[in-house]
Amino acid sequence: PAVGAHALQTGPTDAELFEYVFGGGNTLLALSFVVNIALAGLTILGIVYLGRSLTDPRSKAIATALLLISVVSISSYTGLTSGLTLSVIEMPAGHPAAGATTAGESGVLVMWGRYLTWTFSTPFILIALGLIAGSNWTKILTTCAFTIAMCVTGLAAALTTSSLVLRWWWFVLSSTFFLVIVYVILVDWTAEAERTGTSDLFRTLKLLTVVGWFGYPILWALGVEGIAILDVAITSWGYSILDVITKYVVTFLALSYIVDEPESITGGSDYGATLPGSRVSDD
Ligand code: RET
Repeated sequence: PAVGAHALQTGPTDAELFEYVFGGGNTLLALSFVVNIALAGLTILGIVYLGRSLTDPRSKAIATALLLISVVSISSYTGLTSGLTLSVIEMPAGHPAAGATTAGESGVLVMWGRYLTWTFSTPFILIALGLIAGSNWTKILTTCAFTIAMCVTGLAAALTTSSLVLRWWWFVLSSTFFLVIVYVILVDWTAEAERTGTSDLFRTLKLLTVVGWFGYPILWALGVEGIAILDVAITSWGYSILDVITKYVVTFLALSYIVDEPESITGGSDYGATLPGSRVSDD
C-alpha cells in the first residue's frame, strides 16, 4: 500500500463486503442489520403519528430528540447493510483473532459504523432523558460531550491495530467516560426527576438505559474486538437487541407519557411557552 495508507483504504470494498454479508451464508448477520432498519422506520412513523398533537415546547423538544435517535439509527444500519461502514481489519499480535481471515482477506469483520453512529445517536438519548428529568443544559451537554468522547474512543479501540495494549487502553478511556454519564443519570437526574415530578417514568427509563448501556462494553469485550469468544453474527445481534431496548423501547415509553403533556413535563417560558409553567393549547 501507498505510504500513509490507512487500514480503511485497503481490504475489501463496500461492494465485496455487501456480497459477503448478503450473498448467502451470513443470513443471521444480514438480518441483524435489516431488522433494525425496519424497526427504526416504524419508530419514526410512530413518533410522527403520536407526536402530531403535541403543543407544549418542551414536549416537542423531547419528541424531536426521540425522533432524531431513530433518524440516526436508520442511517447507521443502512451504512452497515450497504457494506460502507464495515471493514476487514487485521488484529495485532497476541489478539485471539490475530491471523483470522474473512471474505478471503486476512482480518476480522469490524462493524466500525456502529461506534461511529453512536456518536450521533447517544447524545439524543441523553437530551431526551435530561429533559424528562428536568435537568439543565449544563448537565445535559456535559453528558453529550462525554458520550461523544466515549464513542470516538470506542471507535479508536476497534480500529487500533498497532498494539493489543493500546486497544484495551482505549477501552479503559472509553469506559471512564461512560462512568461519568452513569453518575449523572443515577445521581443528579434521579434527584432532579424527583423534584420535577417525573420520577415514575424516569425510574423505568433509567433502569433500561443504565442496564442496557452496560451491555455494550460487555459485548465489546466478549466479541470479536475483545477476547473473541462470541462470533461476529452473535455480537451483531447482541448490539441490535440492545439497540431495541435502549432506543425503541425507551422512545415508546417516553412518548406515551409525554403525549398527555402532564404538568411535570411542560417547561414554561424557558422553552418558549407563552404562559410560564403552563402548556400552550389551541383548543
Ligand atoms: C464501547 C467500547 C469501549 C467501552 C465502552 C463502550 C460503550 C458503548 C456504549 C454504547 C451505547 C450505545 C447506544 C446506542 C444506541 O443508539 C464503545 C462499546 C464503555 C455504552 C445506547
